[in-house]
Amino acid sequence: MKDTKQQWFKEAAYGLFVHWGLYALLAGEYQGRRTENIAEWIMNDLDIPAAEYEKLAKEFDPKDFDADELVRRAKEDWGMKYLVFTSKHHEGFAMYHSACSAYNVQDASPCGRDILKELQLACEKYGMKLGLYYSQAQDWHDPDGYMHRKDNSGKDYQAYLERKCFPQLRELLTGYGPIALVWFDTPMETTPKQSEAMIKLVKELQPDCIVSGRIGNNMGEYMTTGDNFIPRLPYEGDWEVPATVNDTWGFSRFDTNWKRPEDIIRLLVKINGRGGNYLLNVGPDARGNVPERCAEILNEVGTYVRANGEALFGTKSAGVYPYELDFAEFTCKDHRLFVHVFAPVAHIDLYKCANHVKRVYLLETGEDIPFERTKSCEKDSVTIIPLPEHLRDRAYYCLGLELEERDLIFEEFEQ
Ligand code: JFZ
Repeated sequence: MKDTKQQWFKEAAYGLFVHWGLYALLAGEYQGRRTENIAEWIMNDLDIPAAEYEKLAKEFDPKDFDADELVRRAKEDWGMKYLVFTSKHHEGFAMYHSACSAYNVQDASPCGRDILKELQLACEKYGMKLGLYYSQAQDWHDPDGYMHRKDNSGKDYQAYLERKCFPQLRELLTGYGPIALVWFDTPMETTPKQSEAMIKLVKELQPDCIVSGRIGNNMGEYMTTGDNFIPRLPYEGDWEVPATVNDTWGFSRFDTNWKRPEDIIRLLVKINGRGGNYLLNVGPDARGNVPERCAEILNEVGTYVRANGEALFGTKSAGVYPYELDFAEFTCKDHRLFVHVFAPVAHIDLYKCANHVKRVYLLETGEDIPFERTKSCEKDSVTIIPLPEHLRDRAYYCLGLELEERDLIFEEFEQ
């Protein structure tokens, strides 16, 4: 079972992933050709030679990027507790001032700023945990870094690790304050020994820094699922779902397949209700702006998160409720069960919950809601909550149930 031993991670529930690099300039299209895959993969997928791709650096000048404003929104408007930034993605371009590779945002582009430093300062100001995405194995710029579905034979991966990966990790973990986690990714042919060396380096420099699931060789400190994949049963260890609001991580001007705010809220609750964290992505454009629709969606989700944080942060899995309810998800905390409702309904009937309910209330206002505890014809316990008129056509809201008992008690099925 995976255990980060970091309380902040166990309670974080919701974080912001930021995918940003030179791919934002292409926005899904190169020389009239569109990529069908996620936008940050365009160099690999459209076979853009490194010597061509690296010219993009000379165009990177994100005049609108405001680290302070991004972190403020993430913290105050969107209700997130940690931020993970792509310090170097597969393209190989460092989004910070790297001394061991000139291919970085401060030295190679007119931008001339250390983007990571700006984010670090903003995170410190707003009390936001800062994590770093670092593509350890794929590096499409270094001749010895791995590519995907390309010929990697003849590459000296170990030489690349020593020349670029290890020195950059050292820079990142010594120059930017406390780093909450390193989000390694796509280990490919990394050997257990090599993964171990990376972990050792991280822990030597920052013992409390967590290593993500994708370090490879099953050596991560928490489980990282695939994009939007949610374990069906409560998974006891620490885990995280990285996810997109549309269908790409890096900015694409063609992808407008935005999820609805209520879908995101439901995913968040589902993940939290099973004990995981939701790491939700934004891909700023080349000027440094978060796409407008994406920000609106996060604002709406944030309104729910801020009003119902008690039912999200630091909650426990409610276990498996005996009946699947199409319209609700559950979270719980000592002596309280939270019912997150996602459809207009007239009443909620909770069967097989044997707890003694003391009070039912609307979480966002504290308003008491009358209820009745009784037995069904089958002798199941049932708590019936007729909903007040003003809730009946609401798309989503959260109810709190105060329980006599500390934990949930469900009745078994019997004949
Ligand atoms: C990886 C990256 O290749 C991608 O560009 C992005 O950074 C994403 C967060 O991570 O993509 C993956 C890697 C693994 C899975 C899914 C997407 N997976 O295991 O399902």
